[in-house]
Amino acid sequence: MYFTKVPHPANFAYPERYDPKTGVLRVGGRRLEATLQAYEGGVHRLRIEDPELWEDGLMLCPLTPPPASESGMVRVTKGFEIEVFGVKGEPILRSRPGLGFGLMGAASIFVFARPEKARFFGMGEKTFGRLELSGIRTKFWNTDVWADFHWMQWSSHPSDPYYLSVPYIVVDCGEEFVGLLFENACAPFIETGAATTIPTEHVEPQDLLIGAEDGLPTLWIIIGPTLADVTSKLAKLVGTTPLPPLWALGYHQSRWGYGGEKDLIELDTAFEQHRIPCDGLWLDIDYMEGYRVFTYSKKGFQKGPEKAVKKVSPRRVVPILDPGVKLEPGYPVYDHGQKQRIFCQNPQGQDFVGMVWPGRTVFPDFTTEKGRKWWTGYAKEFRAKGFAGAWLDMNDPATGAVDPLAMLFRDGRYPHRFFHNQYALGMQMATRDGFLAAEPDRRPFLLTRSGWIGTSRFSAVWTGDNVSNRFYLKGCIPTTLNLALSGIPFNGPDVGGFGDDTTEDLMLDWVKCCFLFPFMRNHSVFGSRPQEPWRFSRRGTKIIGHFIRTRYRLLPYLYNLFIEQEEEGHPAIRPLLYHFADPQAISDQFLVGPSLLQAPFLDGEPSRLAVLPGRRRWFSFETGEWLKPGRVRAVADLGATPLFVRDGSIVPAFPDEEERSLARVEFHVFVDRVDARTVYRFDDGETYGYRRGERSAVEVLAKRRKERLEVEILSLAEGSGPLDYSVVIHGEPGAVVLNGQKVGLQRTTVDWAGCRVRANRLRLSR
Ligand code: NBV
Repeated sequence: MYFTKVPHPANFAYPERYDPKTGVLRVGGRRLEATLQAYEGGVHRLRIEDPELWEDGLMLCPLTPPPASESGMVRVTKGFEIEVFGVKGEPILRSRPGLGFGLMGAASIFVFARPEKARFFGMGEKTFGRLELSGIRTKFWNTDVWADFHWMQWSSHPSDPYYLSVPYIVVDCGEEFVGLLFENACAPFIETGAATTIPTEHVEPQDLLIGAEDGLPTLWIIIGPTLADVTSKLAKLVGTTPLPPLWALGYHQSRWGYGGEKDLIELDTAFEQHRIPCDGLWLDIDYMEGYRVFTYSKKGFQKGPEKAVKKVSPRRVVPILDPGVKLEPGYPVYDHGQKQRIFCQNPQGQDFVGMVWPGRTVFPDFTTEKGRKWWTGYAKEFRAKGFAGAWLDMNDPATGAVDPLAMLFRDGRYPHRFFHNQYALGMQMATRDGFLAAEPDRRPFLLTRSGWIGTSRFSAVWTGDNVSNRFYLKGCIPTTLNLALSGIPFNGPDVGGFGDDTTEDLMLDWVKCCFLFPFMRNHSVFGSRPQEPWRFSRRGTKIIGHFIRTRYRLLPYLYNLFIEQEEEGHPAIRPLLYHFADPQAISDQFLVGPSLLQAPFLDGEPSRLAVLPGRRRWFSFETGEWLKPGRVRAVADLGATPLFVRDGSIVPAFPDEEERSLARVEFHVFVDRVDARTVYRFDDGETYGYRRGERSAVEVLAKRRKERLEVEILSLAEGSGPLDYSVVIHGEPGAVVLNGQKVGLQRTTVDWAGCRVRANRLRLSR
């Protein structure tokens, strides 16, 4: 498998004849059938079939398109050229003439002429260090990065391919956006006008190439007027992320080395002592007995894990699960799997053997119903021990130094390439089923390293093994943003860096950058400098604690963003481009929902420019002032970070970081010149009650009327009981009227970004 080379379009045969009425397409002497199906909202599916060449139905997790409709937005010409039209009816993307679809053996390719001034985003999990992805040639092949590349490579350069694959690209065509999702798991590739690696005089056309080595070519084309529109349609197509339990949005502490009850209790005590909230304590491979999956170390858990889990409650314990099963007759999990023929085969018809932590290892075949059910049974038992979540590692699948291509699927009938990228997805499906079987009314929480289209339905994602350095810190913003644009909204990096020793400066910058990321976990490799929040100077610990506490204060806001994500597919973390014109495609700033904007310091620089986009003013949480849109210079301050709130925002927050009931919030009102409206929703944060109507909703309006601010709060639904609220007004409000009554103000201060800013709390009589 070559990671960096993709087929050249010149090696493919192209359409000789096409009959649009019957869909019959002749390419390279073969008779293929093309179907173009339109769905509501500008979603289309173009599929090229040839039952002798490609089998249908090999996707583990089917997509969910909207209802079918008539649409003229995608057309295929007589010469089989694909033409994509924008919502205003103008052509925005089209095939390179004559090269609409190419065939080379079982490999397929679509060649699009690159629209002038086009910009590209998405591509799943990439580490190129920038948001905009022109000039990239990339494969989609889940990779165990540290095993497959050299340290010299991954320590401080982009490695590609990475752990998780989503062959999706969104093209910004100027006024319109087109999302292209290639639903094909056989080592797909995308090229966005990349240069040749060898200098030649010959200049290749800067085309957009999308193809795969094998497998049914299915191309989804999503058209919309904005990035937000296309992203939401993509998310609904691949599956939005089910609302996580509230605790999963908290802070998580992990380290390779935590392995038993003693570690859990020490962590619990230290978080308590330092008054730093932390909801998840993570157990890495040492909690197992000799790295045998679904066992636990007798030494580490002398009274069993159930007891240990109870001792640290209400914190949750999340153990790691590796898919590999130690090849060891007598080990019940192995014996059981072997007897039931659960493991992937090699070409000799034996169980395929890899070399991972336990030594010789065999791999459950998650691509079969039977294999998944088998794993589900164990996951169910595991959940019943009290573990609230599971951390799914090594599911790329990692086979150590053993070439995984000899790992076949479905009783050896399918070559590795058909399911390689879907292996982790199968593991996620099976684990989630196990958790639900044990606790049907608790929302499961899984975290995975690898994944594929559809992973969003089952698991959160962390971006694998990074390194404690500035390269990875800077890169984590575009990686997370492009994942979010590719339908993987619940993700985040190892905060502080996994490999190598972190430093205090780096750790602080990492925490200040990621304290509002969708997923926040501090994790590090064994033997590296410990990086729990209290492992730094007193000042450093205080700063880290402050930002973790601020995350907790803002959980009601984050939670509501996740509700919106489940329903509408908008990710919590967004590039500026999501809501504003952003000609530079800024990679070192981001939005959290529509209201918050961060411009963190990433490089140890003394000052930096921050772009405040749009036309409204922004409230600075460093100075407590309203700033005009445009560029502002921010000066580095160890204890603070540039954080801005958009005029016309209402941000729900907990009154203090210990609060866990979503029924008790403060509404922070940011109204300078623009009126604001929000609907705050809450439920029990843990069960599926919200799907049975146990959810409340409150509408909050804030209007500026000359010197007066009018605030209205209306209950819309009380399925989860009434709301206990207070209101904090930022800026100078003048007189305030709440629900028609003039109310008194009480001076207060608020500190979200490391600086106290003055605000006014409404005196509410109850
Ligand atoms: O289980 C050990 C590590 C884990 O800490 C890390 O987060 C994973 O990405 N795991 C990889 C296996 C070994 C990596 C060298």
